[in-house]
Amino acid sequence: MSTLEGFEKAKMIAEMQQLLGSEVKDLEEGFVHYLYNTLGRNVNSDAYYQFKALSYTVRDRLMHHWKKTWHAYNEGDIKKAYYLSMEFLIGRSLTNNLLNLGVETQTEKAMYDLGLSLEEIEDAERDAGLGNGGLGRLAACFMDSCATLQLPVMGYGLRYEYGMFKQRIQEGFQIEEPDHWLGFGNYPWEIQRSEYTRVVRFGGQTRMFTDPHTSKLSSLWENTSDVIAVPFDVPIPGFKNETVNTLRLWSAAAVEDFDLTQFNAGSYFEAVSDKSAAENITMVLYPNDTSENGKELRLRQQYFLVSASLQDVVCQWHHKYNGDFTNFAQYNVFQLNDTHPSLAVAELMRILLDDYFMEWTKAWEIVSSCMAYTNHTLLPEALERWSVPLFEKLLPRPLEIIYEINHRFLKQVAMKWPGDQNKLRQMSIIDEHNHVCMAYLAIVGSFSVNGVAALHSQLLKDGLFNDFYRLWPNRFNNKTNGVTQRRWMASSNPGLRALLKSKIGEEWITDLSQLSKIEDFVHDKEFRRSWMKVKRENKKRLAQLVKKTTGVDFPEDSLFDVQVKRIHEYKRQLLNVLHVIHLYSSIKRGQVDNWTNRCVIIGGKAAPGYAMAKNIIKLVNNVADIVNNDPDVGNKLKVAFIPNYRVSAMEIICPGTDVSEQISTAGKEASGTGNMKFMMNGAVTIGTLDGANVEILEAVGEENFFLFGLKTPEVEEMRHHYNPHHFIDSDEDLRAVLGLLESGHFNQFEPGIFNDIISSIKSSNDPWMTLADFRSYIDTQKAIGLAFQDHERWNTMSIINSARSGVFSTDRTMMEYNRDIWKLTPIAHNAK
Ligand code: 26V
Repeated sequence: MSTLEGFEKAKMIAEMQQLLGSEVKDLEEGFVHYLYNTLGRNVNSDAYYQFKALSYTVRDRLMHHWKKTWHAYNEGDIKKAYYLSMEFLIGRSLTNNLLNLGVETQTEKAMYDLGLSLEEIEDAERDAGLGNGGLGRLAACFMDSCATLQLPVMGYGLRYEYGMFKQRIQEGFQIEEPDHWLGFGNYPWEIQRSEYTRVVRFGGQTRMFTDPHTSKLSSLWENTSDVIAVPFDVPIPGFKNETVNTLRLWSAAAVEDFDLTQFNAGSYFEAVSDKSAAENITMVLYPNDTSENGKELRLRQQYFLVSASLQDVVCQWHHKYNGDFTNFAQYNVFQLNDTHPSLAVAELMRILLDDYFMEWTKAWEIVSSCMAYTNHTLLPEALERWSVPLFEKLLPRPLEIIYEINHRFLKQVAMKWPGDQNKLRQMSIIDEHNHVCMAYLAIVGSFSVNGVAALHSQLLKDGLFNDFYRLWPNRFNNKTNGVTQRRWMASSNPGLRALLKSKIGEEWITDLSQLSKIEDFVHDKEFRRSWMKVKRENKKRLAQLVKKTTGVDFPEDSLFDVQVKRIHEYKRQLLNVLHVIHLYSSIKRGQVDNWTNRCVIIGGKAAPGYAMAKNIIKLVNNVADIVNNDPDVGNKLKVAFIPNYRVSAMEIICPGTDVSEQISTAGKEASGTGNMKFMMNGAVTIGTLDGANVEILEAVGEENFFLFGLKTPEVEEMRHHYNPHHFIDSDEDLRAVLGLLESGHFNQFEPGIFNDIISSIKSSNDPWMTLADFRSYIDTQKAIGLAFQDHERWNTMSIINSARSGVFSTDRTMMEYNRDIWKLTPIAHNAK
């Protein structure tokens, strides 16, 4: 380096330090300012107020860019996409926003200078638990990727007062407690925009009348009970790119605080209860992610979301283009996150027909070319159907429109399959039990229908939606899910981030395919050692979480075997428990040759009304209790049920995991996304050929994946003659496991409590066919144990899993949605 170059470099570093220094000072000042002046607290106040003050300080750095982004999207003719979702499982925001703003180091320093720990402050933030699981978290990852890709996408959702319930474990049972997360306010991560308030109508009747403008017969929806929708905007910053997108969450309020006529007439109670009926709409997230359809309040929630959001978009359009809707579909696209917002099809028709007096065919042309539907499940019990009488009572006008959509659609069916009455019956949006089938409404009204992993999309075409596929083959496509590496690697795994930085730089943060470069170091001794060390540190962190939440000690050199997800029979936590019991019984019988010490974590919430799932939690806890307290077992096996599994827990769990359990019955898990988080962080998967596991296996190769179990066609074939006793009779280990379970060994003072579980897996009607996969699962787990003993081999598998996870970034997923469905132009605005 020449003297001049050296001088230039030194100058640059000095300038940089100064810049950093001034940012540190600004952050400190901002923090102290908000703490004193806005929150009225001292620097030494509770970490919660420190978190609020720091968040205000951070938000200041977003506001200007947020405004600029908003204007860039609304000036000129720019196509926009709207992601309509009943769930956005955001988790915490502070850490993420610091990362995307690129000020983590400065903030850490600023807090350090004030004698505070950034980590403790970050830990004081409550999760925004506005979702159940996969579908809700996916929406949040999508928002992050769209902002990073500078795509003009806006999220629309509901601002639930109570998020996903908190799970406590008492004597092994799940206890649900309300999560009143808004009790402390979501400021400063939301801004109320009362100026964009909308009115949503419910109930009443429709009446035919002759429209004086057009002399045509039209329908009037009258005597409705109205509810106000108040929007709260949440900033979604892209990664270091000055884009800040918007997530708009609606909150329900009464039209007037009291109905004064009722109040004056002395009906105080009725007046106030009307108000609370209105506000009830956004009071609580429905916590069951598969069943319990048909609840009136849920239908109200769905219509409330859809109507407020569509009015929002259409009113802005109307205003900007003086009521000319010619190009509406060219500039607006709505992505429906499952069928939950599929009323959008009927509601956009209603707005165009009734509010803007458009002709049916013209309106239908617009609607059916700007709606796109994503399916997230094949389970029949999760497919939404609403009873017509309920629909009629709550939404008489949208129902009329659905009848007309169906009438015209069935004419098309009759043209395609002349004289085929069965087809008409099978495909009708109104089914034979007088229910509105929301999936069919969504398909009929959309130009795109996609599944969320290759296998899942194929199964939709072959099975569930086969008739529709034959009618409109071009509508169907696949968009394999992903996760955002910014939250799930860069911010939750700082050790890994530092190691990657030293080897391949930081481009992977916005281009995950770059991760493949670490394969160049797979034989590099020093790199391999560092990789192991990072995993070891992360396991330490996870062991601390386990200790803190369950009291169980996890030795860090054991194999950390993890299954965290919603508790559901199809996900087969039971198969995992059977394996644990098998290990325990092997230890008790002294069969411990070549033993690998193992720590098993299971975590997840059961829907409050799902008795079997709750019982599975109880079983895990009882087994854990026996295993952990048996002196014969010692460190050979530890079992912990992590309570209250949520986004912020997963941020600690996935970096510390060795084995990722993805063991659903083949053909049942649409995609899975936890599988991707684990893989990125260097865990090895034990999995069935289901959902996105198929693509994970394809990426890493069979030598880096532990595949087991029946394939989808084998499951379907065996279903006809499934006989669990055949497996029990021919498998000594299985008999030992069931023998222990049936003997009451795990429920000595609670007789009979696991009878339902036992009879379900022994039934020839077990839809999940758990016992059919027992042998294959046990053998594969054995192979895992042996592989783990070979530290070098395991390390290689770990590195390769992470190196080949590039395709599972939601950046890739969003690029595909954009390329095939949305066709938006990225907008890089000049924030100056
Ligand atoms: C259904 C219902 C029905 C009744 C009330 C509340 C409620 C809430 C959610 C749902 C649908 C759940 C579907 C779902 O979460 N699917 C998951 O989607 C993930 C993202 O695509 C995917 O990775 C998982 O495999 C899939 O199970």
